[in-house]
Amino acid sequence: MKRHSRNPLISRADIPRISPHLDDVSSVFNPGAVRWGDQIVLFLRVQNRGRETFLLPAFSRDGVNFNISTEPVRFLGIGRLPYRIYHIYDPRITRLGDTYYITVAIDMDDGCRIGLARTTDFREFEFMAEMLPEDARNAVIFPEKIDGMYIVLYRPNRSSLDGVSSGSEIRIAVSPDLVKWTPHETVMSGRFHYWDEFIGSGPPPLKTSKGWLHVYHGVATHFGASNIYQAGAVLLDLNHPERVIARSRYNILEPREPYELAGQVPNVVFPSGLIPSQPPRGDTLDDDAELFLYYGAADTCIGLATTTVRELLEACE
Ligand code: BMA
Repeated sequence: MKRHSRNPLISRADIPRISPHLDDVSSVFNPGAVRWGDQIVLFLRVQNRGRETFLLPAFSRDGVNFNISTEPVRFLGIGRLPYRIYHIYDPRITRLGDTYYITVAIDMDDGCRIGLARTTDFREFEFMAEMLPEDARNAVIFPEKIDGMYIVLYRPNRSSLDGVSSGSEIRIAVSPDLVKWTPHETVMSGRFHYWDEFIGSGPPPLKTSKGWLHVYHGVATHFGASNIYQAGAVLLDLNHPERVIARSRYNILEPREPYELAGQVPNVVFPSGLIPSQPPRGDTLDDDAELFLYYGAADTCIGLATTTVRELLEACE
């Protein structure tokens, strides 16, 4: 991956002052990303000095210069969930037809749940469902149905990393209607002692002629030091996305720059948005399509890194 020369692309100073809660924010990171017509939309995770979380949409024509909304996202109907909600965060966005589906992590009293919302205009957001009745995060919906079913990758939270719930399995679930989801099987596991001991999906997978190209995050743990969050790539079978074809032995992006090494949580690159830099011609990306990866850096700011489909396929092989 090549870091963009404007990195860090978005940081706290770029967030408009929005009274009363976002007058002086602490951090902006882990954005969802999607193409919407001729625009690129990011959903920014913004934290204020109360360590409260807000989501702010941001719009761009070139993927580099963003116009950040002054209207934090409200999910209509989320109040029907039967528990107290603390934070809604780490959005991932998938387009299906003319509708944009947003998966989010929802912190509640006994852990985390995955929520699903939708929009067509990026102004009104309708909460649809709690996707799975288990503690989980990092849910990403595939951009098309496979065998007549909607598909999601998600990461059950089974272990603790310095008090943060984490996990070492990416699983797949299927649904006929996006609302009722049935867990299916494990797609991949963490590699004990290597760069991706703990894992979770990054952005939604992209369709290529070789398979579904998926960027995920891996965490290496270190006794007495901070954990290292990195990004890697995996290729999944087009018709059987629970099958791994190839997986990167090395990470493709790791904390190296000062804004990735130091901040609210040091040593973190957290990939959350991956889109072609130009509007694609069809459903399947060409090997030489350029890709923009948006990632959270040290839970403090946002970075942009570029690559091509070909380079990511090579990394998997
Ligand atoms: C993970 C999630 C992410 C965060 C990362 C690094 O467990 O909570 O939101 O960016 O840790 O702190």
